[in-house]
Amino acid sequence: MRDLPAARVASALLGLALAVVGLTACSPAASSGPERPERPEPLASKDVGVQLFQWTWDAIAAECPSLAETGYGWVLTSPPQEHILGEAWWTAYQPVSYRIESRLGSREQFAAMVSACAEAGVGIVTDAVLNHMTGQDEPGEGWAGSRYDHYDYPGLWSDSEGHFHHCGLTTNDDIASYSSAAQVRECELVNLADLATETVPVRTRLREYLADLVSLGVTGVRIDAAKHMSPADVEAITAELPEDFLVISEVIRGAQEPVRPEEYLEAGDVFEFAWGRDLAGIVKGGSLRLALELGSQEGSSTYLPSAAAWIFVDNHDTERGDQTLSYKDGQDYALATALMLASDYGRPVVYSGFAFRDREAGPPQDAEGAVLDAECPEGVGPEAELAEGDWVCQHAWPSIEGVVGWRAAVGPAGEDASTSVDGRVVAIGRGQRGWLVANGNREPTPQRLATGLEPGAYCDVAQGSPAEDGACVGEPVLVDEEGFAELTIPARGLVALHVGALAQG
Ligand code: ARE
Ligand code: CA
Repeated sequence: MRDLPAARVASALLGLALAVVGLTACSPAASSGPERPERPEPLASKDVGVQLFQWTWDAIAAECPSLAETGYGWVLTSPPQEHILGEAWWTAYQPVSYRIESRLGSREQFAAMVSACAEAGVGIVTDAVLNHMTGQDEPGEGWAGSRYDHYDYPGLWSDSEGHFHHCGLTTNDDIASYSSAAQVRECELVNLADLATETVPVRTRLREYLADLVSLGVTGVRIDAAKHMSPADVEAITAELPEDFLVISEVIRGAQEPVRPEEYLEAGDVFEFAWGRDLAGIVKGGSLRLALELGSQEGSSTYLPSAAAWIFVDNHDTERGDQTLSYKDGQDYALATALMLASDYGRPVVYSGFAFRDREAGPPQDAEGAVLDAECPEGVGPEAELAEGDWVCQHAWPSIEGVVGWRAAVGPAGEDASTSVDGRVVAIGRGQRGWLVANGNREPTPQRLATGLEPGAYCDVAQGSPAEDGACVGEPVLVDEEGFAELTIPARGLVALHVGALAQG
């Protein structure tokens, strides 16, 4: 299982998980006496991704072993192709060529990252910018030295060969209204030269770029700005990818917009932006039970079908806006991420970026503009003091790491899944494999609660994953003979127990 790409692992695990769930469900009937059924094994299910925004290839390679140990299955990287020069975070979204040569590292470093991560059992999903090239009105030179002009990329694209759209629908050819599907797809997104993705030469070259990424061992792509290409274009460009390759389209759900995320399901999976936006309001309000209903039939919003939806608390765009939570929300953000990881709607992507005040600010760079390798300092977490440009390392916050481990150990919700609600306290059970309780109150809440777990002492992984020798972080939680635990759930916090983290001794 370890050497499989993450995408395949995720789907294979679903089958395995169901088998295990079936097994536990059957075992009480099989043992007819008063004896207890065996405590189930943790599953080692790894569908959780982590977006390491603006992390260099070397830094990701170095992080992969610990990501694997925590329970992450794959990493989403920033776009790897040659891009315009400049310090802002968004230069990677203006491609100059498809050479894998960027301020995040060289082709060799990219390839080394992919194999180091594969060896650790972590897949690499990379961001692919296919809809457009640069938005620069003046000619320039890219990171790897390629010359370019707004509509002329020597040896690649040129206006004279009809490689670009000039939509003629708005005064400057920029998208002016998202109510027009034609504008969204054929006009320019913030002045970015829009490729004629319906034409054979453009599709062919973009397919070659994706094939190159496959040859480097990547296990999936995020299709940047998929909304700005027709579903037929996205399908055609991704059609020849390996069957188990993960394709996740970025199609931001917009109320009243004619372009719908659902249209892109033929090409693969899609990010469900509404989930994180709705979650933000729920967590701020404290009625956490609503978070468990998101995406279910009781939930009010219409979302993508669960199996094709990737959800997130925030991403690199939304953390710079006001529609979702971000690391700046501290404990609420940690709580939201835990709820996402415990959700049985969609599959989660944890976000990890750098601290910023200025929304344009790029990550820490050297004098030439190469991004410095990220490192997570000691003591990361919701209370950490952060200076501009510090790596926030949300993926390594103790409670987030712990709940990633929880999700990996309990696997997808099966027939033995349960939820219970008491005011602003909600508990999520996964049969005998795990249990998690979250507190929407602004003060610590003492409770005696049924866990569904076998009696014993469990580590509270919301305080952090157990140490390498298995020692709990913080006090273990005792589950009594009746399966109850007596605990005080921290304000806007949680307690999480699972069979993969039993207290020693
Ligand atoms: C930068 C400057 C611009 C300048 C341009 C060209 O900010 O002023 O005109 O360069 O020189 C990122 C940054 C942009 C940046 C761009 C290129 O966010 O600021 O422009 O890189 O460097 C829409 C799209 C969605 C897109 C968001 C941002 O539908 O696809 O806008 N998201 C992706 C990435 C971004 C990236 C791009 C696409 C471009 O995640 O990081 O841009 O590659 C409603 C609609 C949404 C719409 C949203 C915002 O919610 O429903 O569809 O999202 O409004 O307009
Ligand atoms: Ca387009």
